[in-house]
Amino acid sequence: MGRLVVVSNRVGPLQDTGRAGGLAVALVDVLRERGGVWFGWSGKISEEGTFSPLREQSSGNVRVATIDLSETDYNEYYAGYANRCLWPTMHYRLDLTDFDRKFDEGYRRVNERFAARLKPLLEPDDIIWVHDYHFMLLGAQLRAMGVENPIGFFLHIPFPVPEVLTALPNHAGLVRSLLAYDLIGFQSTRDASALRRYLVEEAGADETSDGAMHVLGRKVHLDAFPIGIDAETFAGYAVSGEGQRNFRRLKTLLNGQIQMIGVDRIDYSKGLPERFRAVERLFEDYPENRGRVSFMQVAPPSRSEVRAYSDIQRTLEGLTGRINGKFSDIDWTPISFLTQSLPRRALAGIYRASLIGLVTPLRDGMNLVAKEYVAAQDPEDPGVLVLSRFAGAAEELREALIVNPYSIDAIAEALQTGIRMPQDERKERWERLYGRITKTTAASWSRTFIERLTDAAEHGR
Ligand code: GDG
Repeated sequence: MGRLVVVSNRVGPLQDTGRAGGLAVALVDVLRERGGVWFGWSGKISEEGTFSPLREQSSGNVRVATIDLSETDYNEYYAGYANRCLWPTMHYRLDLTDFDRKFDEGYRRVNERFAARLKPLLEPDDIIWVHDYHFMLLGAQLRAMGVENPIGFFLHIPFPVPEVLTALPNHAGLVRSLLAYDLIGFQSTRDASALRRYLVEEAGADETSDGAMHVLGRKVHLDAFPIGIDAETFAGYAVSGEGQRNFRRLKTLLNGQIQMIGVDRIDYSKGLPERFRAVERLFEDYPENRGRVSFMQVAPPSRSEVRAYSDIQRTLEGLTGRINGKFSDIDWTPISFLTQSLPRRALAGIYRASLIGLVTPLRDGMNLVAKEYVAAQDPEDPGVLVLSRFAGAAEELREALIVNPYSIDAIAEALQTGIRMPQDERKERWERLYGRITKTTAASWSRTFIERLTDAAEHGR
């Protein structure tokens, strides 16, 4: 069995995965199983024009290797192309794009540099798995350098329909580079179909009988691999010491009142202003909830160097102030807005103490919070998940209350339905949801992808 080489913008941690997200845990497990290398950005900015040393750290059979970025690289590749061109386009926000050709050049340059620095680390039997929108060109660049190993790509964020993707100035080059991968993985069938449609409409592709595509002289395998979480581990967090402590803390404070919870990085894709307005609408349209129901949003800031991100935090602060000003009473505050990151075990306890989980992104590749909320519930008295139809998770989590996240009325109505839902129905829905999220674990997701990649590389390019 060949080693696994994972490439992603941010790497690790190898230890203390209790603080890390699901992805790190999933990858560490398979990396340990096969041995291998995890290659990416160190998170450090080096002086302009200097050659970044390879920073290396090993733990058993797993080696983490990273390089630094210069400030120009960081601005053009990361803050520029990845987060001002690709992220908004892939999330259907063409209004927030900034197609500066310097960004495009920076993206190409950094992808090339990562390919060149990765190549000497490779062994002939390695399987290479590239992650996410930061490295869409890497596979083609490795091929151009003569790398013959199986190379797979998984996109964690949505892949938009051709009508949207074609607004990206170099979409043809970007998609052509993707074709160098032996397997292209998506979060949902919706995303996989969007690439199929693009290949047929823009590149004259034919579908083969095994579901692969013949396009521009290549056979390309693509499919949906919905990412999973370790539901049982997460359920354990909710009843761990720290989980229970936070559960009790909140329950005491609530004193019989109902709690609704949202947890998201601050990002315009997460539908946060719409969600806050829907909470306001709930108190307007269903006044019996005033003084009885409150909403907590945990929202650690991210990418604040990009203007659209700092703007949204200000919008949310404004909305919180306005809604609280309008409805608060001496013993009740409708919205708490926390811009700090909480430990995962504490989060799990808070999910469990909340009758409603609000996951209403305008677009999301998957959305792991939806799965974590379900995992953390008390089986005897579970809460209700209100989930956007535009999250990849909605393809699987069909027993959630599925909403249109653009419709403030629809969200408010779903909240009211959730608040009033009888315990029997809550249990019935939750049991189905829990059944679905325990089918795939983080590690089984990785294994499935790697198996399919090995297969695809063997059965023709
Ligand atoms: C991308 C795609 C896809 C959040 N706040 C805190 C905290 N979190 C954790 C959550 C969850 C993770 O961060 C967020 O994952 P999501 O899936 O919800 O969203 P993105 O960050 O946008 O992730 C997404 C994902 O990749 C995986 O493929 O699902 O669609 O956009 O695990 O719990 N964790 C801690 N404190 C917080 O305050 N500890």
